[in-house]
Amino acid sequence: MKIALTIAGFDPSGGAGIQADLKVFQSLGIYGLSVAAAVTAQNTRGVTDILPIDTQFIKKQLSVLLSDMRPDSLKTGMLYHEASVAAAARLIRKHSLENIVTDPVLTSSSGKKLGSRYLPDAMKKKLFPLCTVITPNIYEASVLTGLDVRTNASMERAAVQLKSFGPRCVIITGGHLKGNAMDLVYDGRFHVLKGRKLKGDYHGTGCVFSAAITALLAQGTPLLEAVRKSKLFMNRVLNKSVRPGSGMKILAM
Ligand code: PXL
Repeated sequence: MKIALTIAGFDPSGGAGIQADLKVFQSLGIYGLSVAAAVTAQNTRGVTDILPIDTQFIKKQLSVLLSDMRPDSLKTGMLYHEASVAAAARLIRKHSLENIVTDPVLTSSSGKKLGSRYLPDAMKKKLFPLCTVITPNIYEASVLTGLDVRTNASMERAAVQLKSFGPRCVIITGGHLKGNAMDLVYDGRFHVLKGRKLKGDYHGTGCVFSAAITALLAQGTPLLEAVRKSKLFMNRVLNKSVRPGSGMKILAM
C-alpha cells in the first residue's frame, strides 16, 4: 500500500488540516501519516485560537516516523513557524523524499492569520526549492509575491515569480476569484483548469485539493494528470458537501 504524509494543523471541526488530509488519503486508497505542526480551536464559523507545536517536537514526530516508514509523497499545510519550515525541509532532504506538495497556508477562510511574520520568506527560500508543486490561493500568492493577484494576467505574473523559487509546478487556485473559479497551472507552460463556482462558503478546499494531488502522486500518477484528476475530485466532493454546524460547508468524501 502506498503511503502519504501530511505535516499540518489539527482542525477539531474536521473540515481542514490533518483531518481533511487523512479523509482524502483514505478515500483515494492511500495510507495516511500525519504530523501535527499546530493545534487550532475552531468551529465551522472560524478559528479562535492557535497553539503552534514546538519545532523540536515536530522534528521528533517526523524523525521517529521516518525511521520506520518511507512516505511515497508528502504534503505540508499549516506549519506556522519559520523554524518548523526549516526543520521539515531538512528532513525532506535528509531522507531524499520525493513528491513534495506545499499548500502555503497563511490565513484561514475566515481571515485569521495562521502563520508567523517570517513564514512566507522561509517557505520561499527553504521549502519551495524542494517542491514538486505548490498550491497558493490568490491571497497567498499576493503575500508571497507582493503582487495584487486577482486577474488572469496577475495570476500569470505571480506564477512565473513563484516558480523561480524552484518548485517544478505552481498552481494558483482561483476559488476566491469573482465570477468563474479557474485555477492556473504553470510548469514552464500555462494550463487552465476551469471549474464552475458553487454557491456558499466552503472550509478546507485548499487542504482537500492539495491532499488529493499528494495522494495521486503517491500512486505514481504523472503530475499534470494528478492535478487534473484532483480538480475532478474537487467537483465531486464540493457537490457532496455537508453543513454540520451553523457556519461554512465542509467537503464530503
Ligand atoms: O484552510 C487553511 C487551513 C489549514 N489548516 C488548518 C486550518 C485552516 C483554516 O482554517 O484550520 C488546520
